[in-house]
Amino acid sequence: MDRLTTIAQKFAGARAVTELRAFGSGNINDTFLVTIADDLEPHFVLQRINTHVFQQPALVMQNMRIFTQHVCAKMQREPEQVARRWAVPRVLLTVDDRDHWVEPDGSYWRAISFIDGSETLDIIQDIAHGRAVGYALGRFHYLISDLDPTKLADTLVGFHITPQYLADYLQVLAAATPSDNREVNYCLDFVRSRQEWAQVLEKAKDDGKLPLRPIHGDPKVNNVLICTMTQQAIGMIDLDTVKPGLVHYDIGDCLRSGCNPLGEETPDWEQVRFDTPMCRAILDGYLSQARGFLSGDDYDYLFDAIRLIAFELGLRFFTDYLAGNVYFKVKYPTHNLDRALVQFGLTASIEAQEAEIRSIIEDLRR
Ligand code: GN1
Ligand code: MG
Repeated sequence: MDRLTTIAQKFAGARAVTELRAFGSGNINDTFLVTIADDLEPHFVLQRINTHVFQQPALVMQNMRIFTQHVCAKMQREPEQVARRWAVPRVLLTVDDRDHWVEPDGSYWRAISFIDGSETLDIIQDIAHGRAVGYALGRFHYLISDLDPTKLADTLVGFHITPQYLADYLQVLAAATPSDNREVNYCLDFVRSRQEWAQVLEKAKDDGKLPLRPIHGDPKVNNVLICTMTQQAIGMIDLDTVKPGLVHYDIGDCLRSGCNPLGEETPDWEQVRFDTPMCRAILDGYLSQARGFLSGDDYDYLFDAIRLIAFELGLRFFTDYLAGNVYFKVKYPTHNLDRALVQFGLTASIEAQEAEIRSIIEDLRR
């Protein structure tokens, strides 16, 4: 038996592992879809947690448990919602009842249930898909809107704290070898001219305008489960970054991902545009679930959130390129530079359409 199958078998118990293949397109963890001899539940998802990024994986598992208990209890108290399917992935245990398995080399493995009849798509398909993605994030936030964020551990210190990413960037830049590449220079100028504004959400948080809430942390398009029969959103996966934060990080992340029809891996960075009709559809789907818990201040910072999280992801990719690709997985040496250019192109398009995006937000908040 090969090593991966042996690890999968720890979670499969007596049921034989019959197939195992790489799954999804994550930039951090390694993910596999496992097939086992079980008629009722023939698949599960096996993941190796990147412990360079998540240095305390036990806390990631603890957050997942707190999150799942809260959401399942809340869904049980709301029978009228049960009519529309919403699935929460379960953490699977090893034969000796542990929620993870550590290999002799220290690698950290865990398994979660696979939601049957669902799929995820890397790129937004159409307006209906956009509305479904927005609905999913709204439903997700609604279900945890009454979970005390202090119950969740901070599993990734500095995550989505833009001023911290800027400080890291300046440090990496100071140590980097100067280059005269046109695209690198574009990125350097792009960041330089936005440094002051990049404090916007953290400042609003410090000023008491935006509260800490439990968030998903990574609500991009391919983390929304779509039912293969109805095309409706039926859940959200990738719960590693569920932790205290601003809902603005999530809303910004969902829109930077959903309103970029070319996708974040496109080689055509100069063609990247922020799609405003899609922005309306996603926000409309989101607000169908989220209206009840958003304040006036929350709405006031939505535009900045959309602009900031696109910029921030560009900054994170660019920093990682300059640092020699130590955080995000890459397929070639300039992969993170190309990804940064896509996010900066998207940010520029958001800035160019500021008036229109603000008017969509004003329309929908009424
Ligand atoms: C990373 O690994 P993945 O693809 O789920 C990253 C997100 C980025 C995303 C960009 C913990 O997520 O913040 O938005 O790449 N996750 C972490 O695709 O840094
Ligand atoms: Mg993720």
